[in-house]
Amino acid sequence: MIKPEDVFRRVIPQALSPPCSSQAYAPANIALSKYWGKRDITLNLPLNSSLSVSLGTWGTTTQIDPAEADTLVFNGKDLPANAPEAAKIWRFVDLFCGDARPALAINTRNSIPTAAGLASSASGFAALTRALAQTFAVTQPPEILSMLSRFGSGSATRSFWTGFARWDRGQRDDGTDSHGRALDVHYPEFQIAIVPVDTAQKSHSSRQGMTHTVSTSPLYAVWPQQAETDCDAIETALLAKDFDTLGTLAEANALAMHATMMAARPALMYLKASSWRILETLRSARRDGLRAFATMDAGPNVKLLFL
Ligand code: 2P0
Repeated sequence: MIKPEDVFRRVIPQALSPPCSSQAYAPANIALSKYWGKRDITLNLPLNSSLSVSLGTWGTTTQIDPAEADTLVFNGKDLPANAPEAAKIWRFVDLFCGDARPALAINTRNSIPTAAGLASSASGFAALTRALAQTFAVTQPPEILSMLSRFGSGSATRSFWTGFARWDRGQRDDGTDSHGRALDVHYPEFQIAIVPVDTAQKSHSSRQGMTHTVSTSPLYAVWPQQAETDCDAIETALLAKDFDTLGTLAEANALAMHATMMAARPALMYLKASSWRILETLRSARRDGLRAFATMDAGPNVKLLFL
């Protein structure tokens, strides 16, 4: 069985350079074709490919400095090593550095307004991966860094570029072909707006939610194939800048993901009454000629897509 350590040691030298100070930024992203479900939990490999648009200047900046002892500051607050978010971050740092890891001071800050209701592990792990690469003079291309960031969070694979990116599910057992890549399209007319519904911490993590959906939802039998088909069709519509097809498919893909989640036993319901009211208003405005579509992730907030 392949372990995460094995994958890291294949692409990062065993003997790292001494650490130097570094700072890196990565944007958050919103999936237009969703990732929901893993084919391998240990290597964090997805069952289907996904495609996203970046949120530009909304993202994470991470500073790393050599230190006497490990410290982690998250949005201005010291996080003890045993806090759940901190444990995930240090586990990733340990994977990256291997056995002889020097002590590090990590300071990470999100520029995403709290009121947007987006906690972004995607931009967080992408920025951390980039900052670690700079700190230890690891000069791998973004696709390889994206592949490594997957061990922190799957959606991080899509946060290495501005604009549009696709995370290919990959075929290999070791997951080295499961990483993000930039899509060659310049589409500044494409806009995304976030309608905050509830900005409190969500009750189920995506990771638990995915596992629960895969193991209990009878609709999961159709999701991976449909999601792969949607991802290809959304990419085609995007490259052709066919906004109506792109928006129609992105909304259908998000609703299919939520239907699959809602069919889990017990049901996983991320959307709230006000999310549904926004969707109802949008559908009615569309009947009156508005060209806008919606997408929703593992939370109640609605994101609007328009030109
Ligand atoms: C996505 N989501 O494609 C989907 C849509 C949420 C709903 O990727 O377990 O935090 O760390 O790989 O990346 C959220 O999942 O999950 C997510 P892990 P992650 O954006």
